[in-house]
Amino acid sequence: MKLRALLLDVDGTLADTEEAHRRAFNGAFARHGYNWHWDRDIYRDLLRVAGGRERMVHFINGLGLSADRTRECIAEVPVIHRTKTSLYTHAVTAGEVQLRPGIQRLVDSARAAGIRVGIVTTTSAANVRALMAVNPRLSADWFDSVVTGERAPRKKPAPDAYLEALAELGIEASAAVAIEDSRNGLLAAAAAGIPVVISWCQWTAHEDFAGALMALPSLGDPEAPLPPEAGQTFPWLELEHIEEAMPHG
Ligand code: XBP
Ligand code: MG
Repeated sequence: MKLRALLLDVDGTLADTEEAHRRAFNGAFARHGYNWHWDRDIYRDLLRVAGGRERMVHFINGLGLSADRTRECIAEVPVIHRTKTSLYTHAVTAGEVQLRPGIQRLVDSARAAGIRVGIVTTTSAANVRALMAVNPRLSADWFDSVVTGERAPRKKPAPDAYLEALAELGIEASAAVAIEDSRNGLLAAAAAGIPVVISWCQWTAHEDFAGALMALPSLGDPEAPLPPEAGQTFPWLELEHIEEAMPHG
């Protein structure tokens, strides 16, 4: 099948962002007077819930607070999340988040080959804007579609964000490939009928990627080739490898 669109996840795929998100959550909790602290183990578990606000609500519901106190805390989630987003975007703007290997190279190759490129993410639009602002060759006009958490209220693993991107691009699911880092992302794209390449990150390496076209430790680059244990015949992923792996329908 001819590849007509590449749909890129953001957090964990475009860039390894979740440590910066985790720190921003903890900073927001402190600023709002909560003694909550999400260490790496807690956060890895909470990442099963996509969406920062949804993640906080899930955490609060698990605290065993009274019904009234639970309601009070949940009522404050939007304000806490606004503070978190501000702290996170400042961290991105300060250069704390780098693009992962292969992203810029694959986006450039896709553009040169006339393949549409979209962003499909659960994260907030402000976070994507901040990441694009510090990576000029990834600015919004490099993408034919940018679907963020605000445009798909039902977060991954629901397919909504991917269905929104396909509709905006006017592309059938079988002619697109999603690049994701997590099982939530794999399930979301698969539910939309889109084949998936997994580029797992430090937070998702343990997850089950059954059903993906392939699962890699990264997309690789000439400066950062894939390790032999990745078990691939290529040192870094190219568009031709994606097309070769797509179902031939
Ligand atoms: C990852 C997420 C997001 C981020 C936090 O999104 O689930 O919720 O963890 O960002 P994706 P927000 O992998 O789909 O890019 O706090 O803005 O939700
Ligand atoms: Mg992700």
